[in-house]
Amino acid sequence: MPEAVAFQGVSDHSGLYKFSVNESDRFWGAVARQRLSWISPFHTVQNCDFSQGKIKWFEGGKLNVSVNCLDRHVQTCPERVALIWERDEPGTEVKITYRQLLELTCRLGNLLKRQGVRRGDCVTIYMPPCPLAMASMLACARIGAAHNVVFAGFSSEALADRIRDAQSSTVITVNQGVRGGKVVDLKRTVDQAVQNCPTVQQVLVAMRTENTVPMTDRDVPLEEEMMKEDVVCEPVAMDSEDVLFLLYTSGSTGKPKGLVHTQAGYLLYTSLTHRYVFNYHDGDVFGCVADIGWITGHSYIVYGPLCNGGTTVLFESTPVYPNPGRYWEMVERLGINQFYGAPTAIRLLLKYGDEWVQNYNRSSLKTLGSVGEPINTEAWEWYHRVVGDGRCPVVDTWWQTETGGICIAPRPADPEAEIVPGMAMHPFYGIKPALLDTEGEVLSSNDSTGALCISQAWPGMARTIHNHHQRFTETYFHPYPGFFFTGDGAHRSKEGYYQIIGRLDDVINVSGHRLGTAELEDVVNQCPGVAESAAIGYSHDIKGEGVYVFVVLKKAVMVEEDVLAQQLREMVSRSIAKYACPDFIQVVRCLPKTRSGKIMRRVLRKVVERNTDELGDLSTLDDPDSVHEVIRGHRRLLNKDTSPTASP
Ligand code: 6R9
Repeated sequence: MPEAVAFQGVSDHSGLYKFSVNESDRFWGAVARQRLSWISPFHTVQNCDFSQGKIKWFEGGKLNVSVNCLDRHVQTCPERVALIWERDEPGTEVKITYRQLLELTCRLGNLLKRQGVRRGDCVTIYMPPCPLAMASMLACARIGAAHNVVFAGFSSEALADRIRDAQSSTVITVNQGVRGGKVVDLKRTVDQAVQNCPTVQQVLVAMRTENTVPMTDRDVPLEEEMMKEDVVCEPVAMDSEDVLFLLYTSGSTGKPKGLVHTQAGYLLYTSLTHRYVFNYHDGDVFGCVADIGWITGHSYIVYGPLCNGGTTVLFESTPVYPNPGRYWEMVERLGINQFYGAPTAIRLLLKYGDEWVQNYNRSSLKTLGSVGEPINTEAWEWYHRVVGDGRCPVVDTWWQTETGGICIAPRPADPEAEIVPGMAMHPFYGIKPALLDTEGEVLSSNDSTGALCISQAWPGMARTIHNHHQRFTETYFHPYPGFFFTGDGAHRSKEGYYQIIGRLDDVINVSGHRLGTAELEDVVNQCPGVAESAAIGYSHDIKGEGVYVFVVLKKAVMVEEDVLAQQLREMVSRSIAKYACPDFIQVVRCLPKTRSGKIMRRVLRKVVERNTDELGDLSTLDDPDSVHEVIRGHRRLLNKDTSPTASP
């Protein structure tokens, strides 16, 4: 890192890491001055107080994120490819240069302004991965509006919830999406959603397919209108702490929360991690196959790579379309140097065998990355040995929507440092992890396991939950005063390496997608006939975790289990998304509860994990019979196993 020459006494990686946490102001101040283009310089590096959930970085500074991601690269290399859009149909990729992406962004920025979008407004984007989705994000940044990207797999109700919470007056979508050869009517989903969103005044509709869709007075044909706009759009000078975007994610209770990220700190942190975790160099082609609707897409398709002047791939398809060689055929065709994907896809592809990988030339690959959930050793080894031919470092990157960017990863590290399969390993610059026990004591020795916390602020962290600052402080700063609590558990090995164990709260991780048990139970409980329910995550060999729901029916309700299952799945798809659908639904007479009425999820979890010998302390259990019934019912369900999405 070039800045390091000015850091006294720093001569190697460990020295630089120590400096970054001990001299946080000097480290981040130097990096921010060096790597971002400022309209006016900041006067204070950080102003943070975990006890109030106050996080402020680079106060006094003004900048524009889209200028950092586009204009400055247009000045030095206008014809460099910024973006390769890997469309669903293999071999039809579209390359877009920095000059072209800036033009798209400016036209869109001007259109948004013409349509009345102002600085501080929030625009909801419900689009599949496509250049106009990226340009929409950047256009918001250019004119000072916040964006709220909603994953295009979410249902109309989930979309409506997020539009309402974000108070958006403008939605941007496409007529239809195309994924895995199938056409998805996204505009129709938006139409349904906005019926219940009084704030929405207009819907901008881009054309991904040639099929026309019904348009109303509210709808604006995006391409047609943006072509009328100028290719120059004056960037707004934003304060470092103005909102860049909201992104909704599931927590352990209630509705999904709109985490807020701001301008300078987020951009700096994503670009720095992109550069050093993946060892990205000028001229490399960076292939992150996440969807832009998740934080991984925001940070490592859009903001990190573009801030670094990189060439980034935007993947529209699936790992198995048209066949399980899709990723590696793409790697060969596009010459991808860094490939960043999810364990669930790796586990799926592993089952199809090595040939699908070996059919293609992967010599361009230099680094392989993994994100979203723990990667099991078998999948890690296969990724390393087969995909990477044993020559590419595999970086298992741990982070969250809340952290903005990668916090724990095997790289950067000392040259030749070992990488242990399935371990996230080392904290990034400026990240100081801590493990705490149930009493709230810091576990200072190695070879210990506890709640994963971070003990000082870093520029990429979320600033608040939109409209719910109290929920923000209660969720992240109250459980362990003085620390940011991640919600995950972790182990620190004898060598001091971090290994993530998984969530400690009621969040299920289905194929890397977060799902709150309370959120799911809310939907299940609305199903006719359902009195009460409990949702549990169980380990699934491809999805990581699957969903198992226990249901208590209202008195005198009689319904065939298959019919109930069908109804429940429909409701969950309609209210949340397909991925949230339960794999197993078990009807029980009553749920095991404590005498104070709390559902004993621990017991239910043991039952579905087939661990009934270790049910633990049952002394607080109100009705011991309920447990026996649950165990018997579970056996019956597994023997029957009519579930369409059950483990293969
Ligand atoms: C980036 C992203 C965050 C949760 C996180 C943890 C799990 C993410 C992981 C991992 C083990 C990894 N998680 N990366 N667990 N190893 N390398 O996924 O953000 O959607 O907010 O999910 O995902 O449980 O707390 P997000």
